[in-house]
Amino acid sequence: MKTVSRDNKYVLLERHPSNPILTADNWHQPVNAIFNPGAVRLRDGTTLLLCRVEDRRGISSLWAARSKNGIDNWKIDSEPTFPPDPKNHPDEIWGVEDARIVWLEELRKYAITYTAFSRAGPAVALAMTEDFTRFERLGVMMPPDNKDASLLPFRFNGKWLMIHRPQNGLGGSIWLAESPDLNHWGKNKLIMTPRHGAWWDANRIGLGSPLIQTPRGWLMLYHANRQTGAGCLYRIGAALLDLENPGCCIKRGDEWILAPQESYERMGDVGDVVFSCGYTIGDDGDEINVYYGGADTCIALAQGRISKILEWLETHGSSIGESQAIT
Ligand code: BMA
Repeated sequence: MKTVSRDNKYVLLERHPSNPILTADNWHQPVNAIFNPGAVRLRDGTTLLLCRVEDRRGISSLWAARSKNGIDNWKIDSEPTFPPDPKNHPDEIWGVEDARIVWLEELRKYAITYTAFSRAGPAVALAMTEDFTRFERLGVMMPPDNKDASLLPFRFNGKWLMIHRPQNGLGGSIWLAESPDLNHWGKNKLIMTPRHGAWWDANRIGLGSPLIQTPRGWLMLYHANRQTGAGCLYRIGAALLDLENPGCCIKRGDEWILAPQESYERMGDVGDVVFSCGYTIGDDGDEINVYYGGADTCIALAQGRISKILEWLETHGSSIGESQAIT
């Protein structure tokens, strides 16, 4: 894996030459855009992406696409895998978006956190599945405005943990909630706020893909948006949360690690957006395949090494710590 780009810059995530790997053209039905997939590697090694598919009304559903190598020959479900169900869940009236998938070994189920787009705004909802065919909805866990949520894969001191992103007086900030039963959430704790001013992560930040467990801590890929005279820029950065106490950020990367650059990231329904909700990890436990939406229009893949991102955080990261969550 190269770590230096054409222009001699340090590259932690290298774009796949086949990008974009999935677009609306891969769908048999007329759809508007495919983006921001949750990702998981199934037991037989197949990569499953739970893609956000926006139809031509503007309403999103989640569709599974499966591939042996995670790059091409995608087999796409013929119907929406997880369509909104506004009759039984009125909070899904304007669609379901941006799935993050985590395997819960204790329950032997995948937990899917997603945005339920309700009349009151975006809310965090949770569903469980064993096979991506049948789903059990647990309902809205965090009321609007809240999104960018993911569970941690096991309990900490008997409690489940969920990262989420309420919109409040600090802008969009990253928080951690705990629950005894996956239904009742509380004891909220602020992990990270936008950095304000000129920073690349000045305006709103939120979890990207689910946390990645490493010996040094939980690696968090997060997105940040910065408002400019020309609109909004969405980039991806990295931070490290304490292994035992994920509510505490121990390193926050100073620079972004992936920013809109290629035409499929710069041009589309929402230009200048790279936005990731999922990754898979290779057999060596170090290679990371980051799946992301480009310009809210297509799906792309960037590959890197977890060890390199951790090394980079050592030299390009500031220590934050519990007392300095607000920057
Ligand atoms: C965020 C989410 C993402 C989207 C991004 C850029 O608020 O809605 O789904 O990719 O904006 O439009």
